[in-house]
Amino acid sequence: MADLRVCVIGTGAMGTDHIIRINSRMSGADVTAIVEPDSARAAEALKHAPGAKQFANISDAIASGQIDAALIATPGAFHEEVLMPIIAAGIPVLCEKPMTPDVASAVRVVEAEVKSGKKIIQVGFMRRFDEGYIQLQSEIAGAKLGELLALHCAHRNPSVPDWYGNEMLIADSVSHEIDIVRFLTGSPIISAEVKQLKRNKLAPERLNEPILVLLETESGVIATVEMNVSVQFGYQVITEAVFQKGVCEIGRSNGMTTWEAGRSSTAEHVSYLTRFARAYDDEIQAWINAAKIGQIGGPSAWDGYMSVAVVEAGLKSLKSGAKVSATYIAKPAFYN
Ligand code: ISE
Repeated sequence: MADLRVCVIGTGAMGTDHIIRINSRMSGADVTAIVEPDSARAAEALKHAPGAKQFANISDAIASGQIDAALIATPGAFHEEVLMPIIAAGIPVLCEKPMTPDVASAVRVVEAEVKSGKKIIQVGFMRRFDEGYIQLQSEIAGAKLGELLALHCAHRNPSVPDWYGNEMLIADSVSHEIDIVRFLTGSPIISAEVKQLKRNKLAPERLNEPILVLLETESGVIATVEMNVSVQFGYQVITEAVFQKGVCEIGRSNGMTTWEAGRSSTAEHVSYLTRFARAYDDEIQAWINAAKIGQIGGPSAWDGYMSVAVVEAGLKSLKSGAKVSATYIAKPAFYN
């Protein structure tokens, strides 16, 4: 089968990383088009996709007949307007998380996909492809250590870019835990509660963090999430699972350990792009393989919606400090 001709929409750090990934490490696909309004960014991205055509918008790219699939890596606020023409055209799409910024738009996307009759949206929750999370999920499902009682998640970024605002703590960052907690426990999240931890004075003025988020599942598990985006030292995502008869932990650095001058040190990641490099590769390869046979190879638009619903509860709690329930529309049979 011919290689999938992929159009990447949004060529910031994530979009460019995906372009490099698809053109250098993935099989069965090529980036043949980009949509990027910023000409400097577009020029930079095109260096990694020589010969790719630049389009003004996704509709023009679709109308050209020169693309088979799309990968959306713009900020979440622009996803719906890009997704709608893609759904109408029925081409497979990998949409980075969050699927959309709020519940109303997430419902519109889900309804449009259901109406189209074809499951084409895969949402970019790459942690589901991380070896550690996959192992932990099977440990929980297998119940060798008994029932899962609690999860402790630490999500630490060294720093964040200028455009990262306070609400992004939940919408952009904790959204990963929101999805992965449901993936690990197999149970929907019923409430979110945000506590302010002692503020890190090294955090940019506009951010009030670190925060502690409590996510409660229908099955009765509480996941604590320390969300911290000014830790300075590196990038760390660690998850500890507490069972009746034991504890499992994933995500500690497996970088090189050096013994020198009376001390030992282990290299830590400094970015999610390296911490989850393998997960991104596996995610995108699974998407390509599935797209070629008209399927999705990972989390669906329904998973995207389920996470947006909890993000919305989390954002309310970020403002009020109160525990906020997450509620959901009925699951369309289409997603069963
Ligand atoms: C970013 O968008 C990501 O997806 C990273 O995985 C996360 O660690 C970071 O906080 C987000 O801003």
